[in-house]
Amino acid sequence: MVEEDGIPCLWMRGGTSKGAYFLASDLPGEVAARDDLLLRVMGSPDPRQVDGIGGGDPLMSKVAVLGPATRGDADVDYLFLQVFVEEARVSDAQGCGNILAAVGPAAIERGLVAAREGVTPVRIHMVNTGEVAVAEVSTPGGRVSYRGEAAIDGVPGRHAAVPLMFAGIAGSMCGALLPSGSVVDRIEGVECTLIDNGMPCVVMAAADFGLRGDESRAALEADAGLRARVEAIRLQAGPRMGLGDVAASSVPKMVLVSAPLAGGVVNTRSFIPHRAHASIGVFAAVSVATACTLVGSPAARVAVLPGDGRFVVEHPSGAAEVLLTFDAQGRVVGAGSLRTARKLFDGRVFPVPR
Ligand code: NQM
Repeated sequence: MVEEDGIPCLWMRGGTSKGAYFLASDLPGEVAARDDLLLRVMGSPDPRQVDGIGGGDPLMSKVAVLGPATRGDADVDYLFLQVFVEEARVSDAQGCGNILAAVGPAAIERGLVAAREGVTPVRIHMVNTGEVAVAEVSTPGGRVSYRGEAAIDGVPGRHAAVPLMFAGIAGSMCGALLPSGSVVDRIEGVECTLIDNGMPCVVMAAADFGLRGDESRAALEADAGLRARVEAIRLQAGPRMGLGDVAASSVPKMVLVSAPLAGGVVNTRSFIPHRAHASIGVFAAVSVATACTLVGSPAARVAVLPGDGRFVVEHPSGAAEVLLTFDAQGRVVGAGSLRTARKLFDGRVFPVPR
């Protein structure tokens, strides 16, 4: 690979995030060299990422690395990498359900998966956490189509639906749904649910921070006292969740919950973990929805539970619907989410020269 010739790259919107999708075979195999390259692709570290293709926001500084499946029950391998915006750091310590939404289309576009007529199910091995997700990609005439009638809050317009289905995601990074063994832990005087149903999250009542829960992303980010309190809790939650020292990690995510404002199940504001999310992550929404079902948790106290398993999780730009399925004991065993995705650009990316 000669960097000066550019590196084949698909720039895609997945759900409410944007990222660069690469074939593993187009990137250096060695992790340090790969990460160094990705920082220069995105233009990090720089708050505006002005010399790279990153969007100056963690939600637009994401990478998917795709390759042939390394397990028999999957069609494609997907490694998610978060490229930090303001630090020279790349992390594989979390997955990403929004970027996941464009993995099926990208895998077909790049010839890793053969399209069927109509709809193509793509079984995606999520390398970060080890589970397999199934995405359904619209493929009329055996080609990926991004046209459709599905709308998701946080994205203008209507696009082809990409239903995502997950099973066995409890304890994806922490080893257990409730890694501390409790529904409620008290940290810095705040009741927290430490939970991992696809994404390690700390779920707390917005009211315990003196918030209504409907504050804007900008207002939350401008509140230095709030951010410091949330970070102090996060640093203590990390070891309790089996994640070790999380000072330099993008997990756990910190989610403030309040009563629903628009007919949903729960209202949320998330820190991912330092910037406030413009909406909510897919797996974070699954984890929060699951927390709502745990009697005695801060989320359960404010939640209005649905009768049909459709958990509408409200967030700063609307709501995300998560479908949960339960076993006979009432434990969550499966989850689903409907996303959309779009190919924005297919070409070669030119990293900042070393
Ligand atoms: O939780 C942002 C996003 C995400 C993660 C983040 C996500 C998920 O919205 O599955 O999608 O939490 O860093 O892209």
